[in-house]
Amino acid sequence: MSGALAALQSALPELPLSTDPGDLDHYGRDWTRRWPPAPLAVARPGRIDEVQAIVRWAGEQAIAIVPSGGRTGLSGGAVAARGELVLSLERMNKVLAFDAIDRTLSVQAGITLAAAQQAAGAQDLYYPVDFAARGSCTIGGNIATNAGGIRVLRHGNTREWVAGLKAVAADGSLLDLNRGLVKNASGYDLRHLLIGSEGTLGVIVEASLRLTAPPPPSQVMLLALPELAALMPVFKACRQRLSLSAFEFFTDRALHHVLAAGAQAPFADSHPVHALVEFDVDDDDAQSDSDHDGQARALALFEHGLEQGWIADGVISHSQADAAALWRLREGITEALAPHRPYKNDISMRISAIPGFMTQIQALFARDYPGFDVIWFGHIGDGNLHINILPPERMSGEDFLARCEQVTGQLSRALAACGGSISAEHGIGLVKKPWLGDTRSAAEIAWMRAMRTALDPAGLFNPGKLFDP
Ligand code: 2HG
Ligand code: ZN
Repeated sequence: MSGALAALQSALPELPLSTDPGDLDHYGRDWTRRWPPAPLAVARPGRIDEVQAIVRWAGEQAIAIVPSGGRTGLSGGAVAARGELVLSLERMNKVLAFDAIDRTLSVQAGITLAAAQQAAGAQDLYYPVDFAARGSCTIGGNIATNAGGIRVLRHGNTREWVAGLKAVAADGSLLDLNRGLVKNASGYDLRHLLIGSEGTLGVIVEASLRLTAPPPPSQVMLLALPELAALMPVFKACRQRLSLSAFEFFTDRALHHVLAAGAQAPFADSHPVHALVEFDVDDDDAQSDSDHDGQARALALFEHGLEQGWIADGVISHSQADAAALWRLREGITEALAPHRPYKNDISMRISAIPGFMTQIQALFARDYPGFDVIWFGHIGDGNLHINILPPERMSGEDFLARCEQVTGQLSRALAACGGSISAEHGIGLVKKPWLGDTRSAAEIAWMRAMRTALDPAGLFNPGKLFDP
């Protein structure tokens, strides 16, 4: 162990501090698998005062810190490839308090999303942020990327659910931001500055999460559509006629990979596009009694879609097991694709811009990248498309990456033209850094840079991520 690490260990004798090659490999990477992990060491503090001591030590030693949650990220935000200290919050994973009047749950940052959801459920309440990585991603990581997921359509992003947070600043001081207040008109809301900051401004150590009433019973309908262009009319009809809690889509190529990974085929025939629609069974806001029956309205919508030619086939869940099997077709995509080492795009635009954008980009792929397996899926109701690209056979990894980055440049310019964003919910990290300037103006980037320099003058926190100094 180097002198610097030995000094840290003797200042904090109880701190698990590892330079074991297996640990460096495990804690130095996220789901991007692109940068070979090369951290200096991995520290796994158990208390806030230990985090503060580590940050002060890092400042004295000029050693960079990569704050680390569940490392399920897809943009390289938690990669440690340049001799940084990985500061893993995984041992700080407890529920600290619940307040029934405030309806808040205080948790340590290293708790998994699933454990926070369960703790909310144990109080007959609900934490609505949700997505497939729930079992391993952590609340701290969710906050650092302002995670979205499958219920944004109804409940918004993580940002809406953070009532307060504690973070360790670059000088080792502890910030206690917003303290669970609903109203707080006392200047800049620094809580929101930290949400989505990708570990560049401070180490998030605790959060107070807002909870809500559990959702009403729901049903899931999977619709097979004849073409991508049918998505918008189907979405519009679903939003008009149903009380939606999710509206997701995926193409036949996505389904192909999920089925190859062991899922059950939903239809006898193959269809180009699928929409997964989750809606309330009883709608309390309905105008008349007959309108209360969500299933009846879903079936009427289905008939209407068939007549219009927007819908080719459909299945509806009759039990929780049915619903889970349908969700698996959508939620299993990332894991099913992972062995093929996809290149990922996670883009955002106004929902109304989607049809034109899709037509333009589909034509681009057909014309310039004919051998690519392009897999479209995502959260249509949020204007968020995940475009995964799999390498054609016999193309080298380097060539593939260069071609995909060329695509990203084209996507990024098309997004700039329609006011979209190069990252909807995965973050910029290392992966999308070269294109930040298409999504944010020079003036915005100058503000971000000035804030980062003011708050972390020595560049301790996650250097090289998001943008360079
Ligand atoms: C999802 O919506 C996740 O399933 C992952 O955001 C998307 O793998 C992806 O590109
Ligand atoms: Zn997503």
